[in-house]
Amino acid sequence: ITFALVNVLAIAIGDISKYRNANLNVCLHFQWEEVSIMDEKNIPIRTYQVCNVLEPSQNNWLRTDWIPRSGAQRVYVEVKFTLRDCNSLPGVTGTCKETFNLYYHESNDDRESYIKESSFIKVDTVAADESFTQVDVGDRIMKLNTEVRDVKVTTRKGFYLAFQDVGACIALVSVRVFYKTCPLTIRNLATFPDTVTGADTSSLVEVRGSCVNQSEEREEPKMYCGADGEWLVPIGGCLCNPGYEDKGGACKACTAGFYKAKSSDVGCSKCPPHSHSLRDGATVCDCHSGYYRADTDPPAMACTQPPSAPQQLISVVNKTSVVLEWSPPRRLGGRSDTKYPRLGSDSGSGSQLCLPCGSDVVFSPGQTDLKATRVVVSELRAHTHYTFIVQAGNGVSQISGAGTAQSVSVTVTTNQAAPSPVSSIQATDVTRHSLSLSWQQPDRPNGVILEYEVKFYEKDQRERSYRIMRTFSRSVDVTGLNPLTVYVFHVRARTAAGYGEFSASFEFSTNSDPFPLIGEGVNSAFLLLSVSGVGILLLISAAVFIISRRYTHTNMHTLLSIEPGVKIYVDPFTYEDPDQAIHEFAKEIDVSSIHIERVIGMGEFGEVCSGRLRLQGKREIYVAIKSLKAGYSDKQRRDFLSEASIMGQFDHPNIIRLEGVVTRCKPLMIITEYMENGSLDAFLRKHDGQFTVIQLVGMLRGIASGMKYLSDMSYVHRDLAARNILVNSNLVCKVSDFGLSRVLEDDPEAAYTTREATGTYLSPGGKIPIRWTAPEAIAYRKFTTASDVWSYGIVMWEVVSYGERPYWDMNNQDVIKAIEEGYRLPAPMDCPVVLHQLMLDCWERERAERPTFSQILNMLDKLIRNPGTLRRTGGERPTATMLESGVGSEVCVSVVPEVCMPEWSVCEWLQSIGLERYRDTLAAAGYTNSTVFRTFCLSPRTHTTFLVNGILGKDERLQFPGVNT
Ligand code: ACK
Repeated sequence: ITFALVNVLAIAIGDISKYRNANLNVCLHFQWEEVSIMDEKNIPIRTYQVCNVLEPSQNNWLRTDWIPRSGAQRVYVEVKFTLRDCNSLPGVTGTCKETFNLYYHESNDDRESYIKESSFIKVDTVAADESFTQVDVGDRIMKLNTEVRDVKVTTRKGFYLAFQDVGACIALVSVRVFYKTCPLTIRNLATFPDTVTGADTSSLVEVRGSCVNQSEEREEPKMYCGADGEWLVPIGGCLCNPGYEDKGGACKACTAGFYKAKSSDVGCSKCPPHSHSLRDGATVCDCHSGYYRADTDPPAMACTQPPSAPQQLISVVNKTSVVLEWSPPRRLGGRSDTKYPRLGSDSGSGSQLCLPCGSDVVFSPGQTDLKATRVVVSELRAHTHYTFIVQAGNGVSQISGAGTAQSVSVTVTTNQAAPSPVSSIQATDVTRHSLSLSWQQPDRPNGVILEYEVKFYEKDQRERSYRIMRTFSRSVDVTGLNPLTVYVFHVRARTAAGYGEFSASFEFSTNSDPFPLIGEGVNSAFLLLSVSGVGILLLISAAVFIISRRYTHTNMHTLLSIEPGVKIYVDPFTYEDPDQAIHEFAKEIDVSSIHIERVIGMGEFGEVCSGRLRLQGKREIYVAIKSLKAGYSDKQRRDFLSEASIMGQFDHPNIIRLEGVVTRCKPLMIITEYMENGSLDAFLRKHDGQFTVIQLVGMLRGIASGMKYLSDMSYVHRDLAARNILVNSNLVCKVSDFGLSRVLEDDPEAAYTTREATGTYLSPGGKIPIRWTAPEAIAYRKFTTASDVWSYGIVMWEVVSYGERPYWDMNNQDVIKAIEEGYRLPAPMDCPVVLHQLMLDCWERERAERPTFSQILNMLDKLIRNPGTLRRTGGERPTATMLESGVGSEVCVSVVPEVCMPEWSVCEWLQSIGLERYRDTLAAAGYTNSTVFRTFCLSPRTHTTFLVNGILGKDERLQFPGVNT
């Protein structure tokens, strides 16, 4: 054996930062010898050696002392040794080995003296990387091997290691036993302690970190310690507290002049403008004096100031509303959240204090916290002084304690206003045909109440047909009702400023009792007397009304409550002030919204022009504009405007619609819808013979419908003639030319009637359109709806004869005479018999014998539904029964919507609306001549569902989706 043998097993000390040291003592060895040798630096070292290579079956053990585990789970054993190459040993025959075995045995006992061989568990067979063949002792050539093995030791407090030699020539130079830890570290501001690695080579130990001083957890800090003693990627971490920032893994306080508000902020920031921090560790900077920070302001925002007052407050008063507009304050204080936190009003008192506004005053869009610089204040009291105060404010106004310094005020006086609605209606004395209503004055009358208007209708009928009554008092007796029927009532009040809004609807039902229950002990005779007394009173009142209506024009309409059950119009001449009437019934139009295009004719008072009207928020429409020529007298002005006051009360598809009036500048104008085809008489003359009978009847039906509406309103036209009917582009005919006194004066057809000329007619003055006027109206000015029916018969004749002049060139006196003698206009050419018969009915001498407009309308509807009846022209006269059923008994089923045009083929229909050029397009789309087209006149803003019944073998009913006008 050529190398030195040493006796001592060295224990090496490894890398302090990574490894735990352990003592390794030899306590068991057979054949192993402890030998001292010199290492390469000539320092003596101790080794354990064995070299029984010549003898077979070697089993030499060398064991360490007990090694405490100290919490380690996997220990590493680093063995340094030299090994002799068997081939280099002379005379060695097969018994020589070049490996040794490493064993371990876990134990709680630190002084086991004898451990059985079988108690040891083998770690590995260790071979040398380097073996040597010879050793030149002088040259000290020695090949040192270092081998590391690891083993899991988890079951006992410690363990023993053992080296088994099975016949090698080996020298153990050192054995170092260690375990690994992941060293203490700080990551993401969390401290992770020195951590022993796991038991397996692949195991990770999860370690929770703890936040460093002056920091708080952002997300649980965690890291895994790998088996090799390396930390893996950190998860989560901590953030420095407000006022502190991360300086190299530690949290350091912000210095003066800096702050950090939130732990999540990156670092300390310089104080924002108008603020400062005096001490270290500031979380917020304090505002300089005179500057403020709102609660919601972020700490990074500069300190700010309240705004100055709003500027240029202007007010526009409209009746009881005021529009307030202002400009933003000159100084906004460095903020962009200027609002107008409060608008106040101070009514009447004149004091400088802002009193709370009444709860009924409405501020739109609101009274506080406005961003807009405009507010509409409505529901104010009429004729009242108000001071409006507009305050500006921003986010720091409250904190700064700034008050009215930022406000601006304006004082206005409201104008007159219509009364507020009546809030409730009570019904008493209910009978089968009547009930008594009473109500309270509106909450805000806004002036002296001149009268109340009661509107009512059968609930089932909705507002299709309603009745109106007027009264001075706060009660009214409504009579003429149907028994056991629910009626809907609305009441509105009128002051000098006009009508207020109608109240909400109140429903009352009539009952089946003939008399009201007045109280116990009232006998029926007394009731009868009372009722007849009331009746007599009513009769007297009616007489007074009729007489006074004839001789005076002062406030007569207030008595109209004695004529219940009739929708009536209000005679504008009953107003002392004609301007009041015009403003009650007609809308004043700003002349700037009218665009006059051309003159279309001459009226009695001046030119008639066509043009366009664009009202705010509405689409532009074509209009006719009648103007009052310069140099008019008061009477002319009044007469001119009376037409608008009348027209403005009507709302019907066959009555010319008033758009409004211009009275505030000259010339005065009346604006109506534009009727493209002008007057009916001229239009028919222009299109002589071009219409089918059914089209002509359609036009007549429209006129009858308009006249029925007027008669329902108790309006007598007095000048119904084709020249006073206007036709639009859809061939819809509308009644026009309204006026009262002027009727008899203006019409070029009107003539004076004289006693001399007629011998029998009275002549109280004024002109009458003789050819169109009923005999009783010519004779003694008995103008009634029945005399309008006479005129309607003449219009029928004009229409069917395409604008022929009634009685041709006979003079007026001859006409009067002929009529007196029973002569009537003959049927025009091709006139259906039924139509001529209807004309003759209208020309009954006894006015009570003439049909009503309602009957005429029914008759025409029936003819339209059965066009066959129109085929018979001339020749035989129709039978009486046929006419009776036509005029009187049948109820038209399609009252609403009203059929204002007859059925048409596709060609006729397109023609009627001036779109013939689309004939081919419609034909291509499958609309053939067998398609029935029908035009309906609907009320505005209504929803209508159409049902079509057809009889084709079985009764079919088509329902079309509803439409909204
Ligand atoms: O027959 P016209 O063309 O129709 O001539 C007269 C003229 O003005 C004098 O009254 C025409 N006219 C009147 N009102 C209207 C209107 N609303 N739309 C179209 N033309 C109108 C009338």
